[in-house]
Formats: sequence, C-alpha cells, structure tokens
Amino acid sequence: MDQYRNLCETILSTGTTKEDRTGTGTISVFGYQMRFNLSKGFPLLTTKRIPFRLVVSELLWFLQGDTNVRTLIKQRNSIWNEWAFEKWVKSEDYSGPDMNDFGRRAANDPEFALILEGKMNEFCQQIIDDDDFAATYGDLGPVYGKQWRSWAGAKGEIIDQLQNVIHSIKHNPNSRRHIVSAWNPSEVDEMALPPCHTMFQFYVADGKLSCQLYQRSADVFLGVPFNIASYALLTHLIARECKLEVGEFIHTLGDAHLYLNHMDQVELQLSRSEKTLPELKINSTKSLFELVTEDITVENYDPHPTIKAPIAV
Ligand code: UFP
Repeated sequence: MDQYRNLCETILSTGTTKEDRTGTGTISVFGYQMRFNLSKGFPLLTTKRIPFRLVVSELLWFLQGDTNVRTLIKQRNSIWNEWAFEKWVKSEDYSGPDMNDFGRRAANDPEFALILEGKMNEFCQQIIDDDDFAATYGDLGPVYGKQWRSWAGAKGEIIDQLQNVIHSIKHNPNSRRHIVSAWNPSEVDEMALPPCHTMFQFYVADGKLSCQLYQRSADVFLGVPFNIASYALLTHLIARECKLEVGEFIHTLGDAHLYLNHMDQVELQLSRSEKTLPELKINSTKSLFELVTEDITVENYDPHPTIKAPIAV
C-alpha cells in the first residue's frame, strides 16, 4: 500500500494549511489519484488495523438500499449512530440532559462524554426494542442506500441505479455510462452529511471489472482507509455478480486532507513498515443481495495495531 503512504507524504510535503467546517484545521491538496490492482491482494491497510467487519456490514447495508441504523446496530456497527441520535435529541420526544453540539463537547469534556455514552446506549437499545421508535428515529433519510437503490426521479419514478448498472455491465460491457451517483442536488439539503463518496463508474476490459470512485472530501487518516476497503469490496462483489475478474480500483480524491490533530498518529503510522496484503474470501454462493456480513472475510490479515484519533464532527 505504497499508494496510501505516498498520499500522506504528498499532503505533508506539498499541502496547504487551511480552516475547515469543523474548526479543527487541515493540511490539504486538491485532486489526487491512487490505483489499486485488486488481483495483487485486498487493499486493507496493514500499517494499522482496519475493522473490516464494519466495512462489510456498512456496504451490504448500502447495497440492500437500507437507510435505517437499526440493521447496523443489530450487527454491532455504530458508525452511523451519531446521525440518528442527533435527530432524536433535537426532537420533541427527547427529554434529558442538553445534547446540543454533543460530538464536540464530548471530545473536550470527559464527564459529558460519559453522560453521552449512557444516552447513546439507551437510544440504541430503544432502536432495537421499539419498532415505531426505530421507524421514526433510526431512519437517516436520503443517504447512500436510498440514492443507490431508489433515487426519486423528477416524474415520480423510482430509479434503481445499482440494478441498472449491473444490467448494463452484463449486457453492454463496453458502455461508458456505468455510473452510480449518490450526489442528488435536490436532496443534499436534507442530509446530515452530504455524500463524501459522490459517484462511481465501472469499466470492463479483458474480462476484468474496474471501478473508479470520485470522493469529494477525504479525511485521509480516518476515512480513506475505510473508503478504499469499502470500494475494493464493492468492485469484487459486482465483478462476482457479473461473472468477471477484478481489475483495478481507482480512487480519485477532491479535497484530500489531514486534520491537524491527527499529525502524531500519521507520523506513527508512517514509521511502520508495510506487511503482506490479506486475501478476500466470499464463503458463499448466494447472490449479491442475499449475502450477509458473516459470508465475507479477509484471510491472512496481520496488521500493526489500531491507532486511535479524534473524529472531526
Ligand atoms: N469523510 C471521509 N470519508 C467518508 C465520510 C466522511 O473521509 O466516507 F463519510 C470525512 C471527510 C471530511 C468529513 O473530513 O468527513 C466530511 O466533512 P465535509 O462534509 O465538510 O467535507
């Protein structure tokens, strides 16, 4: 994974320091591309541990068109919890300690972080136990699953971009229109976080499927390793569905940034040596939409330990 190391080094040596929405400050470059040959191992970082199980459960959740955190919470995947929690604590149904700006406050106030943890656990339990509560507060609105599988067209029609792209890869592989877009300008205002992975395109040549992602905004320390793994897995899953081999995953970044409070972690990570990439195993003959998290694993993954870092909210 020299590609990832080169990205970090390029930002550190040529990037511009600037302010950002979160108030943390970043060093960034604009426009950067990495290429991963998927036949040479699965691109899961080895210089720190990446929780692959979370990558799998989130991707299957997108692929199934699901936008409710209940499915993820049941699988002990908490990566989308804050967005649903925010909707609840801002609603009239919530009574309890003031949760205004909870992410930033928890980062600076350990006492508040404990109160937040208690409320978050309560929230997750109620999402699991209470169908009505889950329907109201678990649903994240028009996020990836909705745009990929049921984009609302201007004439009231529902567009399944993913099925359409699978159909076009199978029946018209040379097409230059194998595109799925998550960026829906008419719904961006309703989203807590406008899509970071904005659109992707497939390409078929020599019996191999390649995928290119355009990511508008990239937290290179925390987000990007996860995003690489997710889209590499997507490429494998779509190739399997279309009976093709895997080609390359091409990751194109818009604003590629390192947060200023991640510098020590980046330095530690860059001091570590790369290890052999793991292999992806799909232990099932099920079709794409029937796969469950346990069907997909990586073998021979022996990374350096996790490196914790604060997330900018
Ligand atoms: N971010 C990623 N990858 C993701 C994701 C978020 O890097 O998959 F969901 C980061 C990028 C940025 C922040 O640091 O989250 C989003 O902020 P903004 O909307 O201001 O770009």
